[in-house]
Amino acid sequence: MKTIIKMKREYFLSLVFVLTGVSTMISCQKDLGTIEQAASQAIISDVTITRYPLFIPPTITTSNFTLTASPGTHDLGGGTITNVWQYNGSMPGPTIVAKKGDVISAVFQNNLPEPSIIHWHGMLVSHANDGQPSQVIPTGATYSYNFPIINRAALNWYHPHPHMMTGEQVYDGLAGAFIIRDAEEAALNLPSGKYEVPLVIRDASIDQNGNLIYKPTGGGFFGKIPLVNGTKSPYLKVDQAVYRFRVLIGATSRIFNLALSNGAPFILIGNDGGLLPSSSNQTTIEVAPAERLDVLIDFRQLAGGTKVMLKDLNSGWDLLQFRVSSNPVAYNGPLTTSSSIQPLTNPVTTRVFSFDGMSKINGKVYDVNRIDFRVPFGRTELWQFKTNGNGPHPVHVHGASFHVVSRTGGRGKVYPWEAGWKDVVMVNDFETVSVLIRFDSYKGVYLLHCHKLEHEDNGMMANFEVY
Ligand SMILES: [Cu+2]
Repeated sequence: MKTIIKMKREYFLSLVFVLTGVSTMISCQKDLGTIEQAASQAIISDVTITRYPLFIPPTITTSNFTLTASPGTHDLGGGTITNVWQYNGSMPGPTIVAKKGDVISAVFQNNLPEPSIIHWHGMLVSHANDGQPSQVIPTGATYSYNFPIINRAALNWYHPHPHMMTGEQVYDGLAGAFIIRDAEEAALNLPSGKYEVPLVIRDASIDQNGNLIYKPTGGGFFGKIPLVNGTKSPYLKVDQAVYRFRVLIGATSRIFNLALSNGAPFILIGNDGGLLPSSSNQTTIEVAPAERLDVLIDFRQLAGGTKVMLKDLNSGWDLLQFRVSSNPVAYNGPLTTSSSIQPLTNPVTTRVFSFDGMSKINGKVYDVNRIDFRVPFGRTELWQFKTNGNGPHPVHVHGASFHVVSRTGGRGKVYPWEAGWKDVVMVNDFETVSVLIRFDSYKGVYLLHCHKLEHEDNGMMANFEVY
């Protein structure tokens, strides 16, 4: 322990000197002592922190399945048992893996003490299969879904959507990944099997008994610790190989700015709607609740024993530690990808949606029985999302994916991870984000809402009808 502290201390000192410059070195001597002491303490706690193996949820690979939501217990790591709500006894829920063209026949069994319904986030399905607040079922009831998979390959997900209860149900553990495969993706020969890992990243607060605490304010909920796949302080043993991580931000409110501790880039190949037009290397990626990322990380050049941390730069949290083992694995797949995506053009209508305060869209609180606007089937429209405050609002649309064409005000740009097809886009204060959208899958009633789940539960949601 002592040796480690000394080594780290020297490294820390050299870092401080580099940062502060030699001219300030002498005048800083006293402060430096204090900083150094604090740093040593931080290092001790870093060294002594116990990490637990990352939980990998079970997979469902059949197209006929039942998802039962019920209260249960979950091991956050190292035997810390917490009371949660789960799908099929798992938190996160099982990862569903299906192919484009499959017909899904699923039953939702609600064994929760309150109403619920499953929404298939990102999936293009009919109104009857969309799992909207109007379709909630009571305790003990079942709801049957039947839909073909018409989406391209992507990481989608499923979660409850009962009005005013979505935040708490998702927070309590009800969410799972839904991976779609197709021929375009299969031809790429991307990392698969144990080299393809879903990562559901979220925050939580835990009480003295190890149970989850959910005390949101209107502005949102911000937990005190991160969980990845429901594991506290997780680690993942990795080979000297290329890995594919399917990242879902499963938090109710928190924005994550992802980075690797060694400064290595993520090879960003996809997002909400599947493969991007072109891949790129990104050292930081900022993502909001419900956004997804498809990234490759190349561990082949790292020495056995190397530890690399997946970090959130916004909170300073360590999310997931990768422990590289001395096991080189050849990789024949690509390190860059591209996909031809037909752009949407010539919008026939422009609609402006103002995300007002923490509970309204265009001045209105959600009413399950009110249709706020009607959209013609098969016509491209330009939708503009704006807000004057209380952001970020991760805006989500059911029933179609969209292309982000511009962001004015605020951050003033569209990020590489916002290219291609999206179904959630982050709108920060004083930004206007314009998207092109076309509903060409189904007619019927769909939803536009903020995916900060506390805002959604407050009523920042609108019904619209595709006709
Ligand atoms: Cu919002």
